[in-house]
Amino acid sequence: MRTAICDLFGIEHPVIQGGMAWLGTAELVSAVSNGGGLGIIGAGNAPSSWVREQIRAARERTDKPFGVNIMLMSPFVEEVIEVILEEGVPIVTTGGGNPGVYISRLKQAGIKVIPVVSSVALAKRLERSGADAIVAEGLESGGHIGETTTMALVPQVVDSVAVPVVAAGGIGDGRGLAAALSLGAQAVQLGTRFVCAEECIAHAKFKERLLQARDRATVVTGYSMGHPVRCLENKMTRQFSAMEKAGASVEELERFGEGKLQLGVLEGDVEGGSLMAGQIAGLIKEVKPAAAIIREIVAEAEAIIARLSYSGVIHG
Ligand code: TUI
Repeated sequence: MRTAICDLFGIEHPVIQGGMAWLGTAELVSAVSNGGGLGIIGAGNAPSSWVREQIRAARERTDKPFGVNIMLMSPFVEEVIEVILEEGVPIVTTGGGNPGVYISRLKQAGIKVIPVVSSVALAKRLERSGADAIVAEGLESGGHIGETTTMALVPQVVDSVAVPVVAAGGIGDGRGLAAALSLGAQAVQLGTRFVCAEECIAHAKFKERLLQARDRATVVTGYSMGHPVRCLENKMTRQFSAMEKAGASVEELERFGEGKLQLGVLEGDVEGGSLMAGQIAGLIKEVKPAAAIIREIVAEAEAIIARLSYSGVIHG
């Protein structure tokens, strides 16, 4: 399946892998890009040396394009940008903040910049700053989230900017891709679905939790600190919520949260760690190769679109 955004990125299918901290590694990124999608290295809070290693390892595994996600709350943003420039990465996505001040430097180097946003206001501002496309991410997503659902946000962003829009949040199969295209998006970004890719280095116990998850498996913590984060509910989220209810300070909550993501998703402490995941977790029933995930999503979306067209639902 091709849309105009495929030419912008140099990819075959309009499927982008979300830039997940710790999990967007060379293994997953190269598997997604080799499968015709766009793999994204998740810089997260990692130092630039780690990002450079992942870029070089991904290059050894694929000659297809891939990108890097810059997490704007990271203390290493400046040095990660230097590495991206030095290594000649062609595509950058950003998350967790406003990338406005960095866009011109990246664009001058010929890099395509695609901010992830959760509001129309920021989408418009970043288009004016030179963004090449916008990822509109709804509150169904895992990790750091905004306040609007994908269903409501995507068409409003589509109507507010001229650049291509990518839909993210709550998308896990071909039905989600077909729906996103109906809302005016040109591609989808998936995080949670790709955690259950064979090539994702997430701990087997985290993948198992995702396979067992049901529709209400996730909760949002961090509202009290103005930093809402969606995770699978477990002992960690219950403790975090209890601390918030008891009036813990932002500093106390930050200290409690430190290192918890790595503990959960890499080390497999599925009760004590943070298992960031989106509401689509309940839809995932199988671990399979990233290329198969992409192939199935695209085939399913194509079949849906053909069926709707044929039955006259769309064309009346
Ligand atoms: O960024 C995400 N999702 C994330 S970031 C993240 S970070 C992390 N946390 C703990 C440990 C390790 C890593 C986890 N999940 N999604 C993209 C996204 N960005 N959604 C919403 C935003 C956003 C939020 C505020 C974009 C801009 C923004 O700007 C505020 C402003 O300054 O206007």
